Formats: sequence, structure tokens, C-alpha cells
Amino acid sequence: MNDTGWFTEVYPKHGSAFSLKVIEKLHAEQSPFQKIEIFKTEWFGTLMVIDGCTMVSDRDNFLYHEMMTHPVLFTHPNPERVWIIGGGDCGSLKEVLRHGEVKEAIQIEIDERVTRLSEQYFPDLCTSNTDPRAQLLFIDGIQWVKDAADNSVDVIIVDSTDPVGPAEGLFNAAFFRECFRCLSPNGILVQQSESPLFHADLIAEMHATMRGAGFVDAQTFHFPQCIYPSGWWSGTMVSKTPFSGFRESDAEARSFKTDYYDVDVHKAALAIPRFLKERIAKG
Ligand code: AG3
Repeated sequence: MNDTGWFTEVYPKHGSAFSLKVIEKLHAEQSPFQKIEIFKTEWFGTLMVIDGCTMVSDRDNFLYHEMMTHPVLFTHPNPERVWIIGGGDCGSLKEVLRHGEVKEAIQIEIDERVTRLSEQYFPDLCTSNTDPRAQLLFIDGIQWVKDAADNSVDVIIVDSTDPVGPAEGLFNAAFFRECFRCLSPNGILVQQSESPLFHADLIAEMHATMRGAGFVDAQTFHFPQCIYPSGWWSGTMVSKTPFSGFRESDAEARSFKTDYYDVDVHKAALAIPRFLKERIAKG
């Protein structure tokens, strides 16, 4: 935060920045893994920042959390066992648990402080933490996946920070191979895959690496996220069997309220703009 009362995240590689007007800094600490800051902002509500990067705001987190969960869960035929790697703010966990089919949701977050601060400053994201189907583990997701048995999960959601620092190992071939092994035969992995505009190379590389790890089909989808670089974000889903649409009528008949996701949004999110299609096709 600078002395004019604005928090700014600068994107040096992309000659741009994003700022939010801050009312007050609520908290700052260095956890064993990263620097975590919490701000009260003028219009975006509470904001969590990790190592200078925006993570979650009250105002717009619904976009990300709904899109990182509902498309993948309505694509899998019967998602009973779900792991969330990262996701320490618990926003993805909350959305996952809205699905009645889910029997077990395990959140594997390396940094317990992210969750404890979220419980304190983002209580709305943590309302499902006590759901009997939820388990919160504070261990390294990479190690968790390495140690897990074959065929032990239906959906893996990688809700990570940018691919630097603690999250770097969540974007490589060795990690994807272990995920592939742990997933059931029709298992799906979805990973946050950064900005279509700023990180098209990364998205293309993820497609190639994930296919190299054994996944047979890949679909990127996109959604707005104004607090992240370029204001436009994506997720990438990969599957052990070819994708053939999603459970559209179940999505239509869903019993829970959403603020962004619905059947039309799901379909629209899968429409990939020319430049990205071409970049992914190049490999
Ligand atoms: N995970 C993606 C954060 C990436 C933000 N990058 C940045 N600001 N440079 C967010 C976690 C939400 N559960």
C-alpha cells in the first residue's frame, strides 16, 4: 500500500498494474511460506494479498470460485471424491460442497495461516468448513498426491497461486503424472491457468504437459476476474477420457444459488478466442 491509500499490484512484464483504494490495512504477517496481507478496501470489501499478488476479494471471488468448481463437477458423471490442492481461503471448498453427489472433499493447503486468516477475515468463504464431508489438511499438496493410492479421487481442483514460489511444482509434468495416477478412470483435473491474454504461452504449455502426463483431452475456459492480471482469467480441465459435454440438465436443475455460473455461462466459457486456440494448437 502506498501513502496515497492505494494497494497496487504491478505486472512488470506486461507494463500494467491494478489498484484498489484502501481504507485500512487489517493485518500483515510473514508465514513460514509467504507474506500474507489483508486490507479493507473502499468498494471491493476485504482483500487478501499473498507475496504482493491479489488473491481474494469479497466483491469478486464468486466469479473464480464458482468457475473453478461447477464446470468440472457438472462435467464429471458422478463426482463423489474431490481434492482441492491449495484453496486455503476455502472458497472453492464451499462451492464443491454445494454438490449433493460429493461424499468427501479434502482441501490440501500447505499454509495453515491462509485458512486461519480466511476464517477470521472471510467468514463467508468458510461456512462449509465444518461440513462432515470436508477435511482440511495443512500439508504439501505435491507430497499428498505422491503418497496417495491409485484411483482414489474423482476430481482434483488445483486452486493455486501463480506458478512461482510454493506453487511452482503444481504446474509440472511430475505433478500431473501423479494426479493422473490418483484419478479414477473417468477422473478430471482442473487447474487455475492464469490470464488468457498475458499467459497464453503458459496455457499452451499446460495443455502439452498435461497431455504428456497421460490426460487424453483438455479444455480451457475463461471468465472475468478484475483483481487478477489483465482482469481476465482461465481454468484448464483435463480428463482421462474424452470430454463429451457436461451434465446440462443437472446443472439446469441445480438446487443451489449461483451468482455467475449457469448453463449458458458454462457453454460460453468454453468458447475459446481465436488467438488462444491458435496458440494452444501450436503446442
Ligand atoms: N488463486 C489464483 C491467484 C492468482 C492471482 N495472481 C495474481 N494476483 N498475480 C486464487 C485463490 C482463490 N481461492
